[in-house]
Amino acid sequence: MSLLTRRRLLRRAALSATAAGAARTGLAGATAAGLAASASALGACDSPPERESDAERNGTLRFPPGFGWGAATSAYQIEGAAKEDGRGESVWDTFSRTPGRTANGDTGDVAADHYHRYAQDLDLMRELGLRSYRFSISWPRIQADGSGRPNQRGLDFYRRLLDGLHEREIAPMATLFHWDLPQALQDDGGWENRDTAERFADYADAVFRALGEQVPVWLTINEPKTVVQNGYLTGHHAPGHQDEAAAYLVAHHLQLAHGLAVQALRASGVPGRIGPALNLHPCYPADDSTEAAAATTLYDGYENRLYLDSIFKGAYPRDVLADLGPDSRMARAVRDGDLKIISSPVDLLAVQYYTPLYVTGSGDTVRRWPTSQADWQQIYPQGMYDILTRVTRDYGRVPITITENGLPCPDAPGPDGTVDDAGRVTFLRDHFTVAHKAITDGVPLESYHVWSLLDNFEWNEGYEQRWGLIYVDYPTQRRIFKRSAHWYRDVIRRNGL
Ligand code: GCO
Repeated sequence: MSLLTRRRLLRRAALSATAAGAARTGLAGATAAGLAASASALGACDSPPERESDAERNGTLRFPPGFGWGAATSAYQIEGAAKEDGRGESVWDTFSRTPGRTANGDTGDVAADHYHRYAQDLDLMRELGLRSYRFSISWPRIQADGSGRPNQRGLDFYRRLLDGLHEREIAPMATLFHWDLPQALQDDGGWENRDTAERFADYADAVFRALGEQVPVWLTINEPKTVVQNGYLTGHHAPGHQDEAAAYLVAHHLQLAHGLAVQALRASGVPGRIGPALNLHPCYPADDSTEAAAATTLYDGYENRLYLDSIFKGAYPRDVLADLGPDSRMARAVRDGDLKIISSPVDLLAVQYYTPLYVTGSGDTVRRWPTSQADWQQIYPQGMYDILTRVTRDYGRVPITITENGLPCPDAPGPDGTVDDAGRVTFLRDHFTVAHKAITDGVPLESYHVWSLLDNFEWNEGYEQRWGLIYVDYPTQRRIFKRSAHWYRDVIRRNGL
């Protein structure tokens, strides 16, 4: 393992150890520059004075006709009903029920109770005016143990949801895997086991055949990189391992699973479009040194090219493979023909953008911009523009959808019962503005999904971080439109700012 890789590993482990405190204070681990940034960061959610952009005042930023304004969720984060209708256990059930793994010991057992309240949630989506809704299908609801005949009751839930979306003229976008791997497959090695990729293709095939008529767009694997980094490097996500060799083996098998699912869709004859959902991080050198430039290039390899080159160029980036070494478990696992499967042509690329990264010559990262309540998120809208234009430049004009972008704020109802998240309005406005510029500059961006529709279970942060446009009062499960939801409804109505 190279020095740089080892540093990355250590730094990430240290970061995860301070994650809980950092999330609460927004200050942990901050450098001198970071401290200043974080201090203003606390203001990012703190109702900054409402400011209307020139564009908004003049009504000038119109998006292309039919632009897919949307919102996103994922199964484990909102559904609850963990033991109902034949659902099996997933790695997130195991992980969140293990003491010390999540803030306050929170689990997704109930979450936003969407499994029971989906009809009400569909009405809220209509009220919001959504044109597109991105959600995920829970693998353990469809196959409790990760293989075999699909569970009809699980499929029926998604059929009811899809019917409800179509009735309300909201286009569905379904993610096949958003991290809730059936525990039974984890017990057999999980994503370290090549067979899990084959199991995923079988599951995908069953879902295509059952729901294919109702789903125009499929996403395969949500953020493979997060499973690699958080699940296997830092271990602060399920399955909670800290094993670098396993991590990149997992990276390969997740991508193999993606490619096999693309092939399964084509083979099924089901007409939908399909693509990967990647969280991309623009990487910038922290200073002008040649060392920082070199470290940034390698960082970009691990953060972006490891997942883009394979799918769009049919090869893993050489610098990353060299850094991992010729005997890495990943290098040894790649079989002839795998990259051909992984690079099966896709119809679109889903981009999830949250933060830039600034890399020093020694391979550390530093903060340059205010963070949100999530200490890993620096607020830098220009980074979205940079990554969108870069993808189009380097990988061709594949249609792009933004499937996640948003921030957590410590939202709470005021005395009058309303939730004033003015900071989220500012954040979204700034990101919509750069998205519009990217379209103007030639990026084939067709839709934009805010993360998230509802407050929900934020993985190891439990319910402490609220990312929704809609507030969820967990004890009563009451939903309240935040100020950002009212604002977003107007954006959608006007098709722009
Ligand atoms: C992600 C996830 C979401 C998170 C969101 C905020 O893909 O990272 O899809 O589940 O909740 O990103 O951290």
